[in-house]
Amino acid sequence: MVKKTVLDKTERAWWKKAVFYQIYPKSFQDTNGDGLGDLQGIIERLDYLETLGVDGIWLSPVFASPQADNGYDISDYCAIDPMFGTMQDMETLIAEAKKRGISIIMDLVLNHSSDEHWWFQEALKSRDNPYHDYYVWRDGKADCPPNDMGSVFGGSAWTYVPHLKQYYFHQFLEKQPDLNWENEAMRKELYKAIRFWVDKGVEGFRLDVIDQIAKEPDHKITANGPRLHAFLQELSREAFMEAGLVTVGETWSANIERAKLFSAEERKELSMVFQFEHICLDQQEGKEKWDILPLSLPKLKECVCRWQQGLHTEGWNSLFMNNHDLPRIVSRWGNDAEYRVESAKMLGTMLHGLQGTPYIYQGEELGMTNIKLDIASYVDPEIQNMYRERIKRGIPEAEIMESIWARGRDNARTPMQWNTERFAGFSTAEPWLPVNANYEAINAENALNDPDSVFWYYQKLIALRKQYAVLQLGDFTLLCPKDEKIFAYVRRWNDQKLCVVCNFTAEEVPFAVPAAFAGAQILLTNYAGKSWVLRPYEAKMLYLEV
Ligand code: TEU
Ligand code: CA
Repeated sequence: MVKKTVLDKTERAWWKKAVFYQIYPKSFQDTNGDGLGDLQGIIERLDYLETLGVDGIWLSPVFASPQADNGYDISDYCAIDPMFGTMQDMETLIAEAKKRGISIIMDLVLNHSSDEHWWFQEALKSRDNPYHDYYVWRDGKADCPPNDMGSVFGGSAWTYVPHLKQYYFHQFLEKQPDLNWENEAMRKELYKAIRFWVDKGVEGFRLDVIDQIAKEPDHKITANGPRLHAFLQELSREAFMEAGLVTVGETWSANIERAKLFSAEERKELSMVFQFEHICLDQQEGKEKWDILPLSLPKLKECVCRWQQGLHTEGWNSLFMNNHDLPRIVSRWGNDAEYRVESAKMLGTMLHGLQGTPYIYQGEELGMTNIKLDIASYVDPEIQNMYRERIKRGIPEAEIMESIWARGRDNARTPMQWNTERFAGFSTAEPWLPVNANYEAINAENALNDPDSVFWYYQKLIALRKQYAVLQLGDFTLLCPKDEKIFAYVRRWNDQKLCVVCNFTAEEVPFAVPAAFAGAQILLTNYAGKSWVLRPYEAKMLYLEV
């Protein structure tokens, strides 16, 4: 087994060699029998993550929260919510992870707070309360909001407070009032909270919808307002002051030009961003994510190629296909039935062969799949609000459920599948969200005992990034751009050449190996043998040093 190499964190951009693992704590491991994942559960699973070989954990929020949006509604930026454990547990997690060469990256939600945060409770007291301006208010009268802006989760983005005769702005739930970044005192409070965690040994941050902190609701601007980069440069200077901190911004509105501004090293804003152009390719143009379009592989290839070449030497890509908001990739772009294992490995190969920092979402390394529940079982407010809105619009329920089963966020939030015990070893109590019925076949224990599992394949993918500089530094050339079945590309750096070939279909597809790779070594493949008629979801990573 490849021994995990511990990255030297004193190197300025250690995270360019790193692979991160995202944990959704509520669904990862419960240890006190309340059906909810907790910090102690993560501590107990650190050896599993060390075996996988990841260098950092992105922890979805564990701060104090009423859980209206599963912790993305923070009521105290410097406290751990008791459902996850204590501050001592958090300090133990940071220390125990560090012992294994694993950094902890926390998820900061700086665009909005919970309405139960004491700042908002103060703000509600009166218009001249010093905390009132920490939020975005507009005068008005009942039933006549300032404009028709909608919340991402449905309904109006404005909520009326009668005793103040004002509306407050919330891009998400009304329990998630937007923070007013024009208020310097508010910004300083956030920077203080971030330094609190840096002092505790946190080595990076994921920044929730960070492009939305600069907004102009009167002009219906919800992101990329004129002051965004000034805010980010101040945030970076005031809070991320350590050179070694890694920061990744979630920026749904990012295009390549904006991503360069966010991630160009000399601008000292962020290390990288999560952009979502590839994620939106299989939704109907100008519609919502629920309005599905079959994925076009040439479109995906063109998009990936543009981002790889666009940020090469001018920025830095994050590499992901999954997270806590997205359906499971093996069900979306792979085949979660007959070719689940092959397609999960193929998708991992496609992604980990690229330039950038890869992020593995919990369970992706097991080939965990989507789930089909009845509407009453779903917890996500985004799903419940969409269901109510679409039923009201007269859309047939069967059509609504197909969309939820394909795109709902709870697909990613079912409990981690550890073994064949009841509730998949996630908990001894009924979990907050049902366990996928396929847990007896798909679980970590089976995977660790099977040398051909997706887990061990991912472990090899992760190890390769530290062994071959071409993965971190190489350029990108797309092969056969029009081919609708094969995704193939070449990476080159000095005398190192890599060719990644992926069959995105359940068919057998012939592939003409580039002459330059005729004598190449096969670094990794999900099939035995060296056939160049690619089998269903066959992937190969070829390597040459000349
Ligand atoms: O997500 C931002 C966001 O807009 C997505 O939730 C998106 O709406 C949906 O997932 C796909 O259409 C971030 C967090 O990742 C998410 O979990 C939070 O719910 C949201 O912000 C509010 O904090
Ligand atoms: Ca628990």
